[in-house]
Amino acid sequence: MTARSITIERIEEKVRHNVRLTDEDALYLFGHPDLIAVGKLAALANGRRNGTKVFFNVNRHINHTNICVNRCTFCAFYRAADAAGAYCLDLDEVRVRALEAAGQGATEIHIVGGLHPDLPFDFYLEMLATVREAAPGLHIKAFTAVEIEYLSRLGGLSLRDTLEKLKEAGLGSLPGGGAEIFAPRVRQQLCPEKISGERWLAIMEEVHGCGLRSNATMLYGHIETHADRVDHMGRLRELQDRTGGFQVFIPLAYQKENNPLGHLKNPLSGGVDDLKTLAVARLYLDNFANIKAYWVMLGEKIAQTALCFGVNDLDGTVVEEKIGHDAGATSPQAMGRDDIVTLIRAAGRTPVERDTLYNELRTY
Ligand code: V47
Repeated sequence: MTARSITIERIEEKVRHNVRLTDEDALYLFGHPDLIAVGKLAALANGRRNGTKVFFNVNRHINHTNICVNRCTFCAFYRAADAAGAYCLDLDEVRVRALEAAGQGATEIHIVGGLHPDLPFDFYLEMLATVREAAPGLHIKAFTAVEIEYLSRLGGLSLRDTLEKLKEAGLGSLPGGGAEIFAPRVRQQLCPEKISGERWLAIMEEVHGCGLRSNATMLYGHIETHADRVDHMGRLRELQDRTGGFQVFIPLAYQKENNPLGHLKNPLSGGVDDLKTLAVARLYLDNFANIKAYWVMLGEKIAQTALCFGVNDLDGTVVEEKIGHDAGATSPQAMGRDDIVTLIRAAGRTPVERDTLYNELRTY
């Protein structure tokens, strides 16, 4: 089918018959002026897979350090070691947060941080062990693929051995950060010092190969084009076909305060683009069970509205978030379990508390 002959009706036929959408179909949907028409198809695809269920979890983020050797142009979180506001939590501070989380009924600790120039490899093993000891029941989802590469160099170990050691110390799964946009032209401007898109994918393949699940993200709404987004999702879809190890896709809406990229005016960004991006992800990523609206970056209102646009996951209670808020996110720091349940119910959906691996814990 040529790009010219694509219509929303033909795409609807494909969705109804479970025919995989092409890259051209996805591009067409991104360019389609009728958000509601695209959203309706995404809601159809989601409803068929997930019914009215919407997942959330009770979790707590720990960003152990903002000191980072990389200088990503979209990031407002990182600091040089000697800069004002630079911090690095010690293990006691990590322990306190893990204990608090357990006390609040959390099932997950989410740990990511900067690429610290001086911490030894053993610090990361000790941090995992500290959380495991303080809160044995909590699942530890930690370290982006970018951190994993850094740790393997730090420890002088192969990727596989690095992952095995982290697993032994308590690592349960990996978050999806660091993916940004895979296309080299964009990546060069966003994060020239970061591992390439190809390397991010190769690390995730290794992660899945050693029995760990992971998430996948896409940072959008800055200098990328629709074609870059489709290319990004296409590479994820291809890897997912081979490993099945991704649990969820999370588009991250770019926040523009306090970072060098923020002066650019992106004509794509806004609520319509947020909803369209989530809807296209649902339709194009037919091998991803879950599409997450991360309320921290989207705000609660767009995140809730996204539940009518193909989304079936809202992330969790979070409690202490720095990466988005340093960059100007106006959402609250935390949401209570009751707030999330109310938000999901008000959208006419069924709230389901899940664990990190998407086992259902409780339906509300
Ligand atoms: O990799 C950094 C992004 C990511 C900005 O896997 C920004 O469940 C928007 O990956 N505007 C880290 N985004 C966060 C992340 C994440 C969050 C929640 C859940 C999960 C999960 C993963 O945040 C970074 C980067 O892509 N980021 N700066 C910014 N200015």
